[in-house]
Amino acid sequence: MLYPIENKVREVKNLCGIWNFKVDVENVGIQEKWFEKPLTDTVPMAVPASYNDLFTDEKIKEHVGYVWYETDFIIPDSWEEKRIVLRFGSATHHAYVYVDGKQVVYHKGGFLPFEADITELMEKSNLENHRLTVALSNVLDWTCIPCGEVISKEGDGYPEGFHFQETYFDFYNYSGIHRPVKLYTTSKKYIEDIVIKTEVEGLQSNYSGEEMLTVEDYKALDCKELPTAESAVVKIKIQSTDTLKALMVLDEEGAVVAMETRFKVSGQDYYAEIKLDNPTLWNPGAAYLYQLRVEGEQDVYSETFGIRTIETNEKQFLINGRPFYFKGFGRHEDSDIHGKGMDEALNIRDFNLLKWIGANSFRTSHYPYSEEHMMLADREGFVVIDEVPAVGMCFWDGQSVFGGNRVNDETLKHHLDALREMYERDKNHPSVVMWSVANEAATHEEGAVPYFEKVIETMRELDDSRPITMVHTTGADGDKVSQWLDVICVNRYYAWYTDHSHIEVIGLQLEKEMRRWNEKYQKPVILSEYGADTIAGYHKLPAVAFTEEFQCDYLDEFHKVFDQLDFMIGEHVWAYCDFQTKQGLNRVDGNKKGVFTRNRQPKMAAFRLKERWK
Ligand code: GCB
Repeated sequence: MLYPIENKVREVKNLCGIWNFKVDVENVGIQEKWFEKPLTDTVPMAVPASYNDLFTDEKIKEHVGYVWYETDFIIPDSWEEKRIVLRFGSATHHAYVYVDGKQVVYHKGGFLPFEADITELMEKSNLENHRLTVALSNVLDWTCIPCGEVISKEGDGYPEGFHFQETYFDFYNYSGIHRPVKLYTTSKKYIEDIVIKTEVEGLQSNYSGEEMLTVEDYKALDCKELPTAESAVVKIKIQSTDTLKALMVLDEEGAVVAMETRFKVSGQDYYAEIKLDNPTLWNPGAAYLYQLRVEGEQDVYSETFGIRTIETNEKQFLINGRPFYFKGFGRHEDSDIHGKGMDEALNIRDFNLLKWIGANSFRTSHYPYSEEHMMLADREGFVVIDEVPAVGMCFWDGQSVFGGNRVNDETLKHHLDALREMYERDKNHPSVVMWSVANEAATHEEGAVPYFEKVIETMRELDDSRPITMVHTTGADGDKVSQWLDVICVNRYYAWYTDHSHIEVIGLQLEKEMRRWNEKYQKPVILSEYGADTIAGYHKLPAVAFTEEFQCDYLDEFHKVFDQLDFMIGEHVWAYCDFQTKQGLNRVDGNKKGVFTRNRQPKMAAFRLKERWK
């Protein structure tokens, strides 16, 4: 799915701003057809934003079910001959969208874009002002990813109608229109999709393949000249109802470095290959972005891409032929007031902090981040593990998730849809080097085997150019699905959730387990989460759990082990920042494992990591 852009053919109208908002207290709005008329008794609401933290009323914050959004828009006369599309960057989690009272799209899944072609509707309408209404539900059940359940209780001790949204993941179920809403135009015949894959020849990675990969070797590699290539082949597939005329590749200065006017055509699919001599590669920390300009008889589109290779073997993850060590974080889209609402200023602050601390990568735990975020990652040269919102598929008390009436065929269908949508959105981002198909699923259960075989096979069919991982909580001996993965990602909290505060156990337990993963699967391993809750400003000597000193000591124990294991290819600390969760006995106003506070200021561990990573 292409991002809406402006050019000489296409226009974009941003619908963000203040909308009307109403909580559907009894969840009756759809039956009562509220969409047919302007909403009554509304209050102002910001788009994009989570609505939860904008009010002082807990009933709104914790409402389970529908809320309604409404705004209006005008179609300029100059759009008369255009195709008009209404596009949502995301709406969490189920959105029914109506224009002038007619449903134009329904979308399930809170973290990926969707759109509706409203050309015909606009052509038939004689209204000047159009009403856009959205009925949005935040309910999560076992057919959804992330998974959840609405719990109702009755009888002694419970007030009538007592119910709440239960979630099996550790972040607050923020809801709302989280990402920009836009109207965009194309010509009537239009370019629908572009897939760009690159291959390089004559790669010079400045890596002999013989170095032992100790920390010192990785450091030495970082100091060598960047990898280069003699040539690249850009393989392009375009879906278009317009007849294509030419393709051009432009460099960062805007100069045309290659052009092609011949295509192989099959129906609406166009194929071409463009050769580039001496291309500048997209390297981690040294991004280089090309534009592919597609010109049709009517439509024009420019897509950004980068040229880089990715390979894995039993001990390494190679980018442009050079072993890459992941330094960075698991993160969340989360901030005060905005919740999960996209915030460009916050995004910039985040990338500046990541650069300051010496991180080179992150995982979009536990859902794909905004498109605007991904574009920044491309441009800033960050390496991204892109994760689908499959989280909450494990119980720690032994209950089965895949063996009973929880995860079911509908869950699988939705999971596969989300993989497809994530791929379609993010396929051309050079920053995305690996797909993560789930976080912490019960992969020790027999029922997880056919489920994840299908999930991983589908991801591989969608994209055979990127490695696939899945982030584990299950141990190596219990896990039953990693034979289909390329890289093993494991989350571990030794001395925190087990043997709490005894950091002296970390070394032994971690080393033993990491070796077991590598022995069993012969694949490289990333510790994709490790960390300790830490209250900013809380200090004690000797260190105790929750102090800033303890967080530093805790991380150090993990690092000693990583530095001795040559199949460990990365460390992603949990978490980048403190973030909001549901209320719980072990969550005092959220998860405090951040190396930065929720307000994006450093704890002591940030300086420790900066020293290590730089
Ligand atoms: C995990 C989860 C993450 C939690 C974290 C924690 O394993 O993947 O979502 O926030 O642990 O802090 O418990």
